[in-house]
Amino acid sequence: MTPTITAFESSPDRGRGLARDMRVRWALEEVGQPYEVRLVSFTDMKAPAHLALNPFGQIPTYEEGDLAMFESGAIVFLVAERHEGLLPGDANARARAITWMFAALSTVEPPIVDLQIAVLVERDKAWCEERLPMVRDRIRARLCELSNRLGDADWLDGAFSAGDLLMVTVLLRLKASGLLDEYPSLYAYVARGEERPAYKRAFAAQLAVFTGAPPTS
Ligand code: GTB
Repeated sequence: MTPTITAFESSPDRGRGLARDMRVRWALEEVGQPYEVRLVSFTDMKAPAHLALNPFGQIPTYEEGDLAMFESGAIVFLVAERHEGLLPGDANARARAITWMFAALSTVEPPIVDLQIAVLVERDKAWCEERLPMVRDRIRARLCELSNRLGDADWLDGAFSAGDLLMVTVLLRLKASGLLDEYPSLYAYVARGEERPAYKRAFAAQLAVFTGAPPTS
């Protein structure tokens, strides 16, 4: 059965890969699972039909037969569990890849979201300028630790996994801030993710919503 995901009808980044449906699209592309997309407006997201799928009124959601889910990380995990290619077969390696999925979402992403809130929402507050350097330094601390662990490896733990997929999408949110440029190995890591054919197909499909260009797959 072909799953259906939801995505922004109108995204602030005009479909340039930052909204969280990108992770789900990328995972589905990596495993070769076709999918459909239902575009939702900001009004749709807060209406009862969408709230039944996601109580927080957000995208992405995932529907497949009787199953309805939300949370991009949980959806990527489901895709990775059901298909070959995103989680290793060896039990310990699989557990480590899942650890990286959680690390991306619960250790690395929060300070990055904090910066985006500071820049986009808190800009006009008197205390914002004073707070921003601390927010940036908290991100630097995480990037330094992550960069130390990655070393000169291509991926976080052996072959590319759902852990890398989520980590790359999280780090991509930093591109505009310039912070990623301070960590060349992480910059190259993100670029490796962006070079994957599945990433490119997912990116093109998200962008096509806004440009009207036909998707490449
Ligand atoms: N934890 C949830 C998950 O991972 O699925 C978070 C989902 C979430 O934050 N969804 C956002 C949303 O629906 C879209 S991705 N927001 C509407 C609302 O809360 O009312 C966040 C996002 C949106 C747009 C950009 N952008 O354009 O740059 C980047 C990130």
